[in-house]
Amino acid sequence: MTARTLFTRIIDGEIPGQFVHQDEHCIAIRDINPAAPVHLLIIPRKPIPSLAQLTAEDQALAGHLLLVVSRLAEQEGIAGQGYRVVINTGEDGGQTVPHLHIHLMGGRALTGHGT
Ligand code: D5M
Repeated sequence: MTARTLFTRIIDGEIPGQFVHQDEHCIAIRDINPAAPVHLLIIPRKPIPSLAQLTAEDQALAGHLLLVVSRLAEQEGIAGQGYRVVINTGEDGGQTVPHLHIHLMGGRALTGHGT
């Protein structure tokens, strides 16, 4: 059996999270260590380890996640000024939680390419 990830435990309510969105396919929470005034994590309920393990079966889910990112940027009031969307993938990508998640950051000018 695969170990349950931190994000699965937040999804299941075992660990608290500051939820800003929940639907059938994904949740969104505020990042515990925000790199910008708005820093959300959009997380599929399905525990896909990383973008590298995404399959054709996940095509609709991947599209749904991006739509949720766009809607949440509007909801957070950062759509007009712009924002950054990041998916850290694997060791060299700086991924620390092995459960696919999308970072949505905004509310200040973000320079460079990191988070
Ligand atoms: O991003 C993993 C992100 O998860 C990182 O920005 C911190 C955040 N994090 C870690 N623990 C929590 C809890 N408990 N709540 C909310 N956010 C959390 P990665 O792309 O894997 O480096």
